Amino acid sequence: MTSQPIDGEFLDDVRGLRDQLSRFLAEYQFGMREIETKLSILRDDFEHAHAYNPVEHLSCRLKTPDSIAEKVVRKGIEPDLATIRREITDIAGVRVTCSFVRDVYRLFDLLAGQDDITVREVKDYIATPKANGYKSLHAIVEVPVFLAQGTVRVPVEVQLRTIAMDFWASLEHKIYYKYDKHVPSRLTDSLREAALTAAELDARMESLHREIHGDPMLPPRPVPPLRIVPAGGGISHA
Ligand code: 0O2
Repeated sequence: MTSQPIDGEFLDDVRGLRDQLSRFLAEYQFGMREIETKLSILRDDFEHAHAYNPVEHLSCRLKTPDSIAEKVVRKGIEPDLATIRREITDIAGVRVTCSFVRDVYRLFDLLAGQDDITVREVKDYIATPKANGYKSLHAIVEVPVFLAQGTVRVPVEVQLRTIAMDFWASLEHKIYYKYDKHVPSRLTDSLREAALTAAELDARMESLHREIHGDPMLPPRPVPPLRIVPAGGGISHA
């Protein structure tokens, strides 16, 4: 069989599409980095101010083109970038694992309260867990990204949860896919029970922690008054 030479115009079209997609995904990547930086700064600031780190783990993921395509089909939306931009808000995702439930809400409030952040949607699966036992605080936040050609506002899905919730969710996720989404009822029952045990552990650990350390994040450690030193010496604490 002889292969046909590839048409130059067709190749240009394919390259054009590839470039468009990679520019499209880059914006989400930048937005994700902005949110990751904001959360890392909050974590480091807490560490300095309270000698306490409320964040156990911070991770980011960008949806793959395949996963975006799968969601386009599942949602039955038009497969063009403008529609995807409007309808799919979890292309960029940041997951924060906190030590305690209280930290989840405090961290989220601190992020949501920042001047350049707009909260588009909040799903509180901690206050109202899913029927299978899943718990997490989900939010779609919009952050500005300053590009050479102008500013774009990028939606990022932030998922905040405790270590116990994260442990549960990652096991449930594995089971869900192992059984190709048809998990036997003895396992779903067992998972629901495990979710209750995880919640109990969260409450117990938080109460123990408070008993030993008090409330580590409130009130803040007093900051010594600033002393301005002569030019060249910068600012120092008295
Ligand atoms: P990935 O790879 O983690 O991103 P939609 O966003 O339209 O798909 P929904 O249900 O409105 O659907 O979104 P929701 O409730 O905000 O949940 C989206 C994400 O939360 C999922 O992303 C999971 O990461 C997580 N999640 C939600 N429910 C469960 C659950 O029951 N078990 C586990 N382990 N995780 C859950 P994706 O897109 O599924 O995958």
